[in-house]
Amino acid sequence: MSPHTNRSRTARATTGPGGELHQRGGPALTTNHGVPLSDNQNSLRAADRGPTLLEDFALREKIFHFDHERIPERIVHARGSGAHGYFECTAPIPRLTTASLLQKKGERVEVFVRFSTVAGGAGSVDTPRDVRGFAVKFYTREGNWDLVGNNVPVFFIQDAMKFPDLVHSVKMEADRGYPQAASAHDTFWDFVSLLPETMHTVMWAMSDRAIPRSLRMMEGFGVHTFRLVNAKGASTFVKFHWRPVLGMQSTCWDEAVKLAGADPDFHRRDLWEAIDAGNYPAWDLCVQTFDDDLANSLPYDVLDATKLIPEEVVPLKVVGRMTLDRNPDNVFAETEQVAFLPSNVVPGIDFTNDPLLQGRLFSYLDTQKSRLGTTNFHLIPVNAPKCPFANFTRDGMMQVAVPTGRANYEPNSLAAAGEDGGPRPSPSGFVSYAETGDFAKRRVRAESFADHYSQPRMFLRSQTEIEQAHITSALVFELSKVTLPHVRQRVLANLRNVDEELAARVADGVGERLPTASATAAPVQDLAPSDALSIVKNAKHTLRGRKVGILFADGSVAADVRSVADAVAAAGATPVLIAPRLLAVSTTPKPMDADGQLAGTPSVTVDAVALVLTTTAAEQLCADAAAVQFVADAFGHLKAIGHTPGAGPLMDRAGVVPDAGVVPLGPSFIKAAARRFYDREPSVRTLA
Ligand code: HDE
Repeated sequence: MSPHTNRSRTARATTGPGGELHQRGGPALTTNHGVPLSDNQNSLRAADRGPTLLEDFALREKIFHFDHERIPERIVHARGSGAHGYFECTAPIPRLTTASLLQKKGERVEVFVRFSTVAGGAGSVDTPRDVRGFAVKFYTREGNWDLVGNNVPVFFIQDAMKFPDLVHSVKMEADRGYPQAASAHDTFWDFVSLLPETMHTVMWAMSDRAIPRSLRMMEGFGVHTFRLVNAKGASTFVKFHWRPVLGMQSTCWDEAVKLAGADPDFHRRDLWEAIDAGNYPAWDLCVQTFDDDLANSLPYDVLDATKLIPEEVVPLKVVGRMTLDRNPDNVFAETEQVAFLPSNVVPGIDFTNDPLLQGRLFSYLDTQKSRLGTTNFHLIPVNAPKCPFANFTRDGMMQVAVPTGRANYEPNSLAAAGEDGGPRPSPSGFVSYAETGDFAKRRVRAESFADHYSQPRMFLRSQTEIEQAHITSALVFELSKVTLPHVRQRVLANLRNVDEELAARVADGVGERLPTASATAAPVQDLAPSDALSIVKNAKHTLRGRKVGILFADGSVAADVRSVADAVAAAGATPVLIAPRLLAVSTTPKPMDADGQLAGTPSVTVDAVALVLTTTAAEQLCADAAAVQFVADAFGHLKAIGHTPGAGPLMDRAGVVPDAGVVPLGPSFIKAAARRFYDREPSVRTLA
């Protein structure tokens, strides 16, 4: 039973000041020490209008606890959204690993997931251009496995030594305290321009991967190369990937910017509502497995976290599916207090010598002590294993376990005297992979980590033309916010090594002169492009899990509104009824209510729009900026627009030019709504 809900105490009705607010039927309100309180409205005073008394333990305890409600936010990934769910093994790999969760088809383990942005504080908006955290805690039968990854497969730096510098440079600048949650500022670009190893992840961060439409529609990656270890102690290298069942989808940059104002909680709300409605988001867990020979044959080092292995080189194999089916009960207790540790691995999964991963093995344990205040953070329910756990660590702040008996050391022979001797190491317990090799002590960066440009080039050249234009425009946007000319120059000098045309277009977009290319530490290679790296090439044309905004107004035919809503729902999407007034819109023959009022529900919050309007209503809405913007943005953000013939005046006013995505309502709209019309973009926006 929770210590905070004493359900055995019967509630009592009380009299006195504030008596009408007294609860009847629920549990009694008590102090933290269980004393029932009769008044939660008024503090104890010396007279009706006299001073408050120090004696008021109820007031002091309440304020004391409130004063200490906040704990330090995460230094990175402070803004996050969590969910509970389960992982089910669909294709076991017992020959590769002894990990209990991958032994049997149908084996299920509970999970807790936390998605996050990296740079912003806990209260920052959900849609900045940023890498997203994708951290999963699997509560397995043999302990917790934390796969603490991101939504891009590579990282900015190669060595843990640079992490504090990277994070300092991207967060708010030290003297002025801004910008919040944005990489578009001097210090970030200064740092990355001086460290060419950042270039690959910078390209991902400038791509549409960094502005996902939904947390449910992004991929996840373990980033590092890990090891799978089998019963014979043999190791196979592995990279972990999460593939969203709903497909990948991103917003347009202009849309992401507007969403930040329209709904700062856009991703958190989207995740919550989907789970709440029973539309459980799911991802396939895939592995790329390979051996030393394959690793040695690659033109880059698999221990270098700035590199990926294209799936055309090592294909992905699906091993299971994760489904998120329960929202947290309490954001603080679960999403805020969850402590992920890359060092949490289970028998059958092990580390490699990736120098970034090695640094993380220290950092996360260390950070939990400062965030959660105690070495006993593992006893917090969201962090505690769901399998039995026992050892001889004892005491410490906030110890809530009550170990019994005399044995608090090992070995001991208390069992011989008939006492409880406590737990013992078991032969099937975790064994570190017995790696051998050249371990002479050196403070160096391996020669094999020296090529910083071939993979950014591969990433760029794997994209469609429009995605390349988005990357170019993002670079122009970011560099335009950089005020130090020498930093802009150095970024351009580095970009020339990625791709000459890219550098020229960015320089032109900013109005900068193109500098000489910077020196490279290793020759830049033309690696084969990988189609799997493009979002557009892999787009799933589906309405499932999406939202369609249906704009109607006085005079609209209620049955028409309903029929669009029904068709949208039948396609697996959520219809959102939007009108200039929330309630009692004068539709015919009977008034209808909307889900959202027009000014507060802009089209950026939905994936496609339907305009169910009479000519008179459309003409009237031409005088309402919110309505005009609703349609103009849907068009500008490359969304499908379905419409009644009467909607014409509003579409004209909004500058809609008919194309394949502008269709009459009916089946053709449902089909069109399942995709974005990237072909439209050059006609609505000048991209760099
Ligand atoms: Fe993290 N990182 N990180 N990181 N990271 C943290 O741990 C750190 C890195 C990632 O939702 C912190 O509990 C170092 C790579 C996620 O709670 C901290 C290095 C990847 C989350 C920390 C890295 C990540 C964190 C802050 C370089 C992708 C949020 C609070 C050696 C594979 C987890 C905390 C959550 C959080 C340190 C690099 C992902 C400070 C030192 C690479 C998803 O310990």
